[in-house]
Amino acid sequence: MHRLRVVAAGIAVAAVAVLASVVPASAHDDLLSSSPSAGERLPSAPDEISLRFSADVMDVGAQVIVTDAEGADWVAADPAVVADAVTVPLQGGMPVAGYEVRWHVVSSDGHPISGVIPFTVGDAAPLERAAASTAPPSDAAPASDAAPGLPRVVVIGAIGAGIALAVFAVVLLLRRRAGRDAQS
Ligand SMILES: [Cu+2]
Repeated sequence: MHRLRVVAAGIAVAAVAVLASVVPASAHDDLLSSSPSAGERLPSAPDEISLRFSADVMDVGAQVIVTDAEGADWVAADPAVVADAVTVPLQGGMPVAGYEVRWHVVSSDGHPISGVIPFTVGDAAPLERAAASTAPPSDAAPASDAAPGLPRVVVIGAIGAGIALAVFAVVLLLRRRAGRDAQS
């Protein structure tokens, strides 16, 4: 009876450890809204792109590019991160065409998150996703922004695995001791 309870407690602790290592992965910030919004058709070229997230994203590693069908980037400067908002100014003279905002920011929990927001200026066809999505936005900047998030993810996973392993070892030890006590 006692042994069973020890094993049950061990399993419970292990389950909590596993949960603790999984929960942060689903708690990263979401894009709540954007201007322009996904699929929006603007009468004229926008001056800037703004993104609003569910929490304050990190002030490092934010990347936003605005591409046309030729792959040109219309962003005029580095993105500005203020609390939960990320904005980038755009170059003037964007012609009537389909565009794509490709954003990549580091969530407040350290995880990199990204997305694509298609929009059109004037009476143009939306940008073809198939052709554009095969090429990662590597021409904008190196993927160095993934670095701040990665070690934390690894550390959190390692801690979870470590706790689970320690609990397993303790349970094994207790079971072996209980077995020895029963024999003597
Ligand atoms: Cu996350």
